[in-house]
Order: sequence, then structure tokens, then C-alpha cells
Amino acid sequence: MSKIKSVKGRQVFDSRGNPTVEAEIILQDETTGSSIVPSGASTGRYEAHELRDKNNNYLNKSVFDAVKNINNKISKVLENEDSTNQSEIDKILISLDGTENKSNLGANSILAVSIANLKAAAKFSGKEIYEYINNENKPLCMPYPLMNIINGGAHANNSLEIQEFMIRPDGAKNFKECMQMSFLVIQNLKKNLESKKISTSVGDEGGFAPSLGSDEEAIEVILNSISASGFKPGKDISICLDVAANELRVPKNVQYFLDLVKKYPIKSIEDPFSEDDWDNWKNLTQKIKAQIVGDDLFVTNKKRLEKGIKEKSANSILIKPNQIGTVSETLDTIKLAKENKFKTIISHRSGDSEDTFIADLAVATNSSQIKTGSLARSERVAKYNRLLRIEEKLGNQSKMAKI
Ligand code: 2PG
Ligand code: MG
Repeated sequence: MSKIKSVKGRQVFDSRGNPTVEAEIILQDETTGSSIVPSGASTGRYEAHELRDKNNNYLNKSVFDAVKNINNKISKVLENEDSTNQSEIDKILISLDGTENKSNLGANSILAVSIANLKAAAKFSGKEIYEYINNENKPLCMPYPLMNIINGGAHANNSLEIQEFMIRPDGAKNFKECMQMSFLVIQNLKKNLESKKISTSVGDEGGFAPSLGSDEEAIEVILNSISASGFKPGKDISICLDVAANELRVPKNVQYFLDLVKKYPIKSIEDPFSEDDWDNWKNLTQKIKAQIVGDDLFVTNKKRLEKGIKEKSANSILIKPNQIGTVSETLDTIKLAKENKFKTIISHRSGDSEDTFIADLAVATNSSQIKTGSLARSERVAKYNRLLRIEEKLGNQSKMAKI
């Protein structure tokens, strides 16, 4: 048992330069934990509420009200509570807020405190964060990275409709090798774009944001780069997409995706349809042989996932803690997904920070994949570096997860 001495919030900035919330917890023995929450651009309608101030000082983007909620209301109820009882801490936060979507205190203030508490408790217990979360004591696996190497949609200022063109190094034996394979493909992709005199500037998640004629051209250029790196597309490295269909002007249909996976070695498609298009989701999942990932569809929400499991709307779920707002609820959703043989993919947001919590979360929950951008921009690379350190710590016992 270690009691919380104080809780403090402050406004800091994310990778897009927008204000975001940082929380810090100090325990009575002076152990500390802190967390910075991320923020999305292509957000789902059913996500927990991100509280932003309505005034012009920061163009309606500051989070001083959320910070005030931490410093006044939250700190008062958490003082003297047992930091090592995460579910109780989260219950207190949820009931203090009192709304379904955390619109009262803001999911940004609540999640920052929830994660900061978990980190303080882990440190107090003398454990790594992933060890502390993994209370089942199961052997831990490393997740495959889904590296977003070409950015489009709402994450880039180009004409690509699909938001994320990712590679997954399926043939890698360990995480270190995942990184080497991804590195080579990215370097060859850069060369490839340069030779065509196309810009190699990067988008919000560190992937290139080239002006290419079409989504298929982006897939082709990635395939060339995989081959140029000496790998076999579809065997050593496969292609994964996040369509982020909520953002599309003209929705795609089921046949479009069936044709796409026939033509290209695409193994995973996220958000092929919008968040309310349940019938198309179900239809595609039935017909296709690929990982179908619900992001805006499920928003890390147990109730929406329950519906998806019942209706077989997908076979995988993207997990973003800030879509739901507490560590405990995030872990509950992951548990439900796993019990129903859904793959879990732990994910960053397009506005992210130096906080590497999701790397630990991915390992702790034996999630098969992690999506955290390309091998560029420090807020993305920080997660990969943390995973390399975790793999080293796990030593000989660490294996790659099953995909
Ligand atoms: C997504 C995410 C992360 P955003 O759609 O999966 O890549 O983007 O954070 O903008 O919602
Ligand atoms: Mg998505």
C-alpha cells in the first residue's frame, strides 16, 4: 500500500505543437509517476471527450480547464488513496466525472492521472511498467510493429485518400530484426521517392507524405521498396492499411477491398468503413481473408466491442487508451477482445509525445501488434526504442507474438 500525497496537472505540448495535458502523481514516500496524453486528428464520434478551452488565446485548443480539474477536483479525491489499487483509483475518477463519455472532467485529465498513477505504483513496487501491468504472470511476447511509412488522409497535406500505408515485418524472428527490416524498407522508399523527384518530407506520424497520383501508386512504391531491400512482399513483409473511412468523401464498398487484397499482399485493413456502417463491416469480415481492425468503430469501448463480437463485424481491435479514458477500462476491453479471439493492436495517436506508456502496454497485454508511426520523429521512435530495451530486458525468454 502506498498512499498518494499529491496530484498535479500542467499544460504541455504534443508532437503537432498543440496543447495537451500532463499529470504527475507523488506518493507519500516521494515516488513519482507522470504521463502526457496524446490527441487524435481523425477522431471517432464515440470517443471519450477531450476537454479543450473555448477561448482564442490558443485558438480553442488550450487545456487549462482540464488542468484545473486535476489540480482542484481530482487531487482532492485522490489524496491518501492507495496508488497500488489501480481499479479503485479509476473507479473514483469515473464516478467523480459522472458522465458516460467523461465530458465533465475531460478524458484527457482523467487518463493523464490514471496512467501517472500506474507508473508511480509500478515504480513503488520496484517493477517495470509492463511487469506491473501483467498481473497474470504469463510469459511475455514482443508485438510486431505496424510502421506507417506513407501518410495520407487527415495526417498529410497530399492527395492520398487512405490515411496510413503501413508495413509489418512478418518474417522477423525478434523485435530487433523487425526494426532492421523496417529501417531498410524506409531507406529504400526514400531513395525511390528521391529518384522520382518526389518530396520526402514527412507527415504527422513520421511516414513520407509524397504527392502521388493514387493510393495504388503508394502501394506500388512500397512494394518496390520491399523488393529493393531484398525481402519478399507478403512473406517477409506485408502491407497493412488504415483507411480511416470516417474521413473519406466518397465511401468505398466491400468489393473494392476484396479486389485490393487479391491484387496486393495486404494482410490488415483498419476502418474500411465508417463508424456506423455495421452491415458493411460484417459483410467484409465474412468474405475477406485479412485482419479487419476496428478503430473508430469500437473506440476501445467494451459496449461497442461487445456488439462487434456478436455481429462478427471485425476480427481485431485497435486500442487507444484516450478513446476510453482510464487504464482499467482499457485493460477490460483488451481482456474482452482476447477472450473472443480478437487480435489487439495497441496504438498511438497522430498527436503524440515522449510518453512511451503504450510500448509497455503492448508487451504487458501480449498484444500481437503495436501501431506507432514510422521510424522518424522522436515521439514515434521513442516507443520503438522503449520496445528494444524491453526486449533486451526480457532476454532469452522473449518471443514474437502470434499474428
Ligand atoms: C488512427 C490514428 C492513429 P488519429 O486513425 O488510427 O494512427 O489517427 O490519432 O488521428 O485518430
Ligand atoms: Mg485508425
